[in-house]
Amino acid sequence: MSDHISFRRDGAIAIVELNRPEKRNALSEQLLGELTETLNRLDGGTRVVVLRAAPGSKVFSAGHDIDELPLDGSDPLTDSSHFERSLAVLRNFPLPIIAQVSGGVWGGAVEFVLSCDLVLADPTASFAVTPAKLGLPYNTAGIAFFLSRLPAAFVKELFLTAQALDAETALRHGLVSRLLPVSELARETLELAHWMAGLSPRALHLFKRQIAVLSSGTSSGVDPKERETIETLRGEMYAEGGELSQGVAAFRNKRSADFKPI
Ligand code: KGA
Repeated sequence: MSDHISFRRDGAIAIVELNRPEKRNALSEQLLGELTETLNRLDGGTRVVVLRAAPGSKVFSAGHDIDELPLDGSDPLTDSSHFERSLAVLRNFPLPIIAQVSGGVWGGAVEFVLSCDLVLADPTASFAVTPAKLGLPYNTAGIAFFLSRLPAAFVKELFLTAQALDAETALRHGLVSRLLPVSELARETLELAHWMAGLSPRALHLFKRQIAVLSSGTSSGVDPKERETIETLRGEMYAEGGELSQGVAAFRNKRSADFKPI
């Protein structure tokens, strides 16, 4: 049984819902574990997955569970972290995943949504990439993934302003595939999912793999010296008592962090 994920079927469509409203659907290890388990349990009759927040959620997801960010000097976003592994599950999932987005999408939840295949949203959706508010050194592979999906100028806007950008802006830059009225989002998402369920599952699986490999934003081409410098800078931020600790403390005290100049 899942505490933070709800699941139901509509014919060949699996509707999977983030359901942790008391923590604004923050992507905890437990929630992500339940999500992976739910996806892995889908039977052969499922053709398309719709991933959304449970009805009534004001926030799609508040992002990485801040209470689970390590403050002991270890890297918060390693490839083997629960968070990164869950993103990989979405990206490599053999069936198409449509994210149906209403409300705020925060921090790592933006990468989570981008890891789905299509993003359908309504005008209440907004997207804020906030690691600069938290003093959190985002991982280079994560930034490479953003750059593989979105124009660099928009990625800079997201990361360097940490402001919430509206659904219209997200549509213009390709983060959102379709922007629909609030009253029609759920129905149209389901209608699209049913349409896609009638297409060749083999073709969709193949295209998903081809698009992933051809647009793969990997950081493997980065000059080794530059990579080392980046990792040193990241390490300084997540070191005990560093920017990350300050950012998390500020979040807990419901205030802005007072980061020092470089
Ligand atoms: N992790 C853990 N708990 C969270 C959380 C998060 N990301 N976001 C919210 N909560 C908790 C919050 O502490 C509070 O708990 C409850 O959810 C309701 O939040 O009731 P408690 O025990 O005090 P709140 O703030 O009262 O709700 P709200 O007024 O409706 O505001 C919702 C938002 C989403 C605007 C607000 O909670 C918020 O700003 N959350 C943080 C958003 C964020 O910056 N996320 C980024 C996390 O980092 C991340 O994903 C990465 C990897 N990154 O940025 O690089």
